[in-house]
Amino acid sequence: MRVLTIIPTYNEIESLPKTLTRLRNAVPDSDVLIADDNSPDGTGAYADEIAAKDPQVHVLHRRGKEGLGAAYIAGFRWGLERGYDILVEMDADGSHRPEELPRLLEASKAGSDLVIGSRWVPGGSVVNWPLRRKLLSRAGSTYSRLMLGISVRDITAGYRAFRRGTLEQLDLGAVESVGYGFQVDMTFRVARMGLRITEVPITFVEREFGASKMSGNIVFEAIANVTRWGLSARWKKLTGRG
Ligand SMILES: Nc1nc2c(ncn2[C@@H]2O[C@H](COP(=O)(O)OP(=O)(O)OP(=O)(O)O)[C@@H](O)[C@H]2O)c(=O)[nH]1
Ligand SMILES: [Mg+2]
Repeated sequence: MRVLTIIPTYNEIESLPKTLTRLRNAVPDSDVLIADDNSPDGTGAYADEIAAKDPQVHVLHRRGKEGLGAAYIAGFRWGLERGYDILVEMDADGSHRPEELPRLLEASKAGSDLVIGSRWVPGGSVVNWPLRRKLLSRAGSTYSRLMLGISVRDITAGYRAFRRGTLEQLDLGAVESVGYGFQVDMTFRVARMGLRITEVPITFVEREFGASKMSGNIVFEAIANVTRWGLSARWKKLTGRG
């Protein structure tokens, strides 16, 4: 099975070198696609340097900052066109430990349509997060789970492995592409199609370098979307439409 690990980047010059080295060591078989949104700090140029030396590393240069979801969707399309069987999502900032990828891939190869590296299943954890952020993440997942009626514990998680068939069945163009809304929307779509989702416990490590791109806006948008999707699904059920 051919594996492509997609790493979206925006100003990750301090983190990307380490993440890339660790990934190439931990899973030498996986090709890598760096989807860079024209980072002002030169991340894209760095990625080009590596790609020139390593035939398994590729770079997708995008015009400007359009959000992580848009970068992933472009990355999925790139990988599907080139025949990859498993497409992995991984952050550049070290939060998603490359050493844990083999466990995600195992579950994917065993037939899971979507594998989620989960912080909130037994065995999963978060290192270096203040209590406030842990509570926010758990509360967000719980609210989404109840609202959307699906059983995933870590619905906003960004460490994932999709089988190509899963992505082919999704209408990628229709996916909400901003912030956490992207991960929630992808999960909800996969669940509604009745596909198999497996959560594998991971240890999530807060970024060491660089700045977070998370904002109050992104959180608010995700909550608003979940509420809208949940209510709309209930309404359709009630009225027998859709
Ligand atoms: N291409 C692209 N990548 C992005 C964009 N926003 C974030 N990313 C990348 O997506 C990954 C996750 O973003 P983070 O800023 O770490 O978001 P987070 O994990 O919610 O926040 P912290 O880890 O707390 O900083 C990182 O590799 C970022 O560089 C974007 O607009 N475009
Ligand atoms: Mg991060």
